[in-house]
Amino acid sequence: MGNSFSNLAAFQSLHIVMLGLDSAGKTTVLYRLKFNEFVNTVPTIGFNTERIRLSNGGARGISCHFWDVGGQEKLRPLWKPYSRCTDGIVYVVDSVDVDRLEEAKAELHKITKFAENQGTPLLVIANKQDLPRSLPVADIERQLALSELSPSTPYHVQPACAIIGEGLDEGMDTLYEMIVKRRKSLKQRKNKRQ
Ligand SMILES: Nc1nc2c(ncn2[C@@H]2O[C@H](COP(=O)(O)OP(=O)(O)OP(=O)(O)O)[C@@H](O)[C@H]2O)c(=O)[nH]1
Ligand SMILES: [Mg+2]
Repeated sequence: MGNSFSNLAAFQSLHIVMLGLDSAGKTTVLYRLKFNEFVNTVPTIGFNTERIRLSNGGARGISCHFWDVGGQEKLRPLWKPYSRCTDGIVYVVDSVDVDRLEEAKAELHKITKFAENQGTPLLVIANKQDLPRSLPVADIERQLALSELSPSTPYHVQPACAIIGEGLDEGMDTLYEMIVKRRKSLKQRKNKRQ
């Protein structure tokens, strides 16, 4: 077990918000993580919330409270209050929906700029990698201009297929590692001030 996982007892439940344009696959990710099976979804009007104990990979046993907020344009004003002071942001992108990557980029940069979200670790899920014309991760990373995010925002881009769950455990492991690292450095900074 790596060092970063030895601090688990310090965590109660992680608060994770899941955002992204409509039809990106957020709710499919949520129920895949919850039930470990494919659940047919309908567009989310409002939000879904689930407490999920991660069951695979290095973050196994970690309890997360997920908030999956609808991505339709009229619902996006909800993103700000739901993303406030979370432990991590999961941003789901449809890797085939090339025409809306610019819109996905603008919305992502907007939420990471909120003062309350400064430094919050970000997991970008490049979803629908099973589809033939899906963009590779490097292209998605470039088109979302992730290198232009604030240097205080740690991020990782994870290729995934939410329908079969591929990539989700790895993505959650990395998000968890980023959260642990951030908590450690916040604690160190606090100790130095005392
Ligand atoms: N091929 C493929 N389809 C997927 C994948 N993930 C989700 N989908 C499909 O994409 C559609 C939209 O998925 P949702 O999970 O409802 O999307 P959402 O992001 O929650 O959308 P809103 O609730 O409107 O914000 C559904 O038909 C899913 O079955 C994937 O990895 N591959
Ligand atoms: Mg949904």
